[in-house]
Amino acid sequence: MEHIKFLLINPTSPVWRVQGGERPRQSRLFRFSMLPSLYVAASMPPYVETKIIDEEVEPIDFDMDADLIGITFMTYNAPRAYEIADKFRGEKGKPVIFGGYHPTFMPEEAIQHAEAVCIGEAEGNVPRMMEDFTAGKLKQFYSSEPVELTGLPKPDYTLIRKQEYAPVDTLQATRGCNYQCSFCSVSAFHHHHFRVRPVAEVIDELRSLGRYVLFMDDNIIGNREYAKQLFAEMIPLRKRWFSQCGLGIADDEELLHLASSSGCQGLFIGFESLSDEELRSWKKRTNLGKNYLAIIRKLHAAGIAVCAAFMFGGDNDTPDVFERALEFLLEANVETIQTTRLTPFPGTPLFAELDRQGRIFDKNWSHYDFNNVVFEPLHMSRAILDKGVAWVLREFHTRNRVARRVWKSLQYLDPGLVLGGVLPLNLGWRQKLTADGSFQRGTVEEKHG
Ligand code: B12
Ligand code: SF4
Repeated sequence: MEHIKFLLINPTSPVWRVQGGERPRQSRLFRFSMLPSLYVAASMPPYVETKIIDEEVEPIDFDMDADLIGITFMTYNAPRAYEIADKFRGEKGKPVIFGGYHPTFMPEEAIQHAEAVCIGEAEGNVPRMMEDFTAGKLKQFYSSEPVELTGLPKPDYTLIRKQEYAPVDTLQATRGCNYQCSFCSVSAFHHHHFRVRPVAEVIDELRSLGRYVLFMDDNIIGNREYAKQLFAEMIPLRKRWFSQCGLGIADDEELLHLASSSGCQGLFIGFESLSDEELRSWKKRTNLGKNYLAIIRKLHAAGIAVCAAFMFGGDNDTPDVFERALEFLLEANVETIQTTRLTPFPGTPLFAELDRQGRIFDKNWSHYDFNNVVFEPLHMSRAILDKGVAWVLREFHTRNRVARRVWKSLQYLDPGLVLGGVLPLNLGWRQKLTADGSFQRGTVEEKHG
């Protein structure tokens, strides 16, 4: 079999990109995973040599020796992905293949800029794509159902410059989620299926990784019995780990205890809204009727830091939502937040519904980064939504509040985690929000104006 040089590009916007040797002022703590590219590389047949270029870390050399160009992208990066693809195809005469969230949901748009589009996971499509490519018979679309996770190859970390990324090793134990929240790209991508890897394979991979690991799962407790078995078998490995999961972790004492004993130090949790009406409208049923404060206290008592995600701008939100959310976040003393403007990503039921109602006024995909308002909210102006979110971010990250948060967290979290993780992340956010103008946008007068 002939030898194929495959160049796999992770494109990004000018905000995040290395340009002319200049690096954006961004902490490496905000740069993690690369699992999409690493898994694509791992699914390649042995005759393919893959080189990964991450535009956040190094610029693309358009003259690099390559037989095939691959580009991985989410919606936000689609314009840049198309620009790169057009250049490789037009000026350099190189064939291009696409994969990732955006091409999966918008294959007809994507194929205008590529020879082939992978719809869904690389593992289910790449072997056929490469077979056809070598035979000179590449088709336009390759589509597969969610793949079986047994025997998933281990990502090869030597393909990326590890020192440029957050100092945690990443892996997945599970993929997807059974729930069907209307705004969620992840659930739509995985056809609302939750799949697990055999515990023994996850444990084996963990043994080869460092002490700090991040499970890049969508809901690591999606199957509680599986999660309990995994956490129990992780205890002897003495890892320190982070992941993402639903609120259900606090309902189950045994599960929470096992998570904590196996080294769980932080969880990203989608609370999304304080209003049950809003949650219902988004079909986020798992959160209905839950006492968020009590849940966060339980997690803190178990030594687990919380990154709370909230979305603003839903059809039940009025302009007072920002103050109420901030008050809650401060009272709960969550360690970090991800507060976003509701964003209808293509492929989600939310996008279909708002589009049907004619309320999506901006389809410039480079604005789909949670930092812009791209649809018409119902009970507030676009400007109020934009500034309200900036205001929450700004008020949450004032110097005094960061100091108070860190001080309080020291009462229940491991001091190493607070000083080595919570504090740098809060300071990193301050720097990032100052640099991208969010602090300025979030002044109190403007929010009410
Ligand atoms: C880690 C992560 C990040 C990291 C790093 C991303 C990276 N380059 O690795 C950081 C923190 C930088 C990040 C930032 C952002 N992210 Co992000 N991120 C994620 C997260 C949580 C995990 C990604 C991951 O590792 N997945 C695991 C891999 C194995 O799965 P995968 O990506 O689907 O890849 C498979 C297939 O898609 C396919 N495939 C992928 N690429 C290719 C390419 C080819 C050629 C082929 C053949 C196949 C193929 O094969 C892979 C293996 O099966 C996802 C959520 C998720 N569950 O995916 C959000 C997610 C991708 N992010 C999202 C967003 C919106 C953003 C931001 C715009 C938001 C923001 N302001 O923070 C920024 C933009 C950053 C940028 N620089 O461009 C959205 C995208 C929604 C959409 N439909 O576009 C997601 C889905 C989360 C969400 N809220 O819904 N993100
Ligand atoms: S629970 Fe989370 S991952 Fe699952 S569908 Fe809802 S938002 Fe998506």
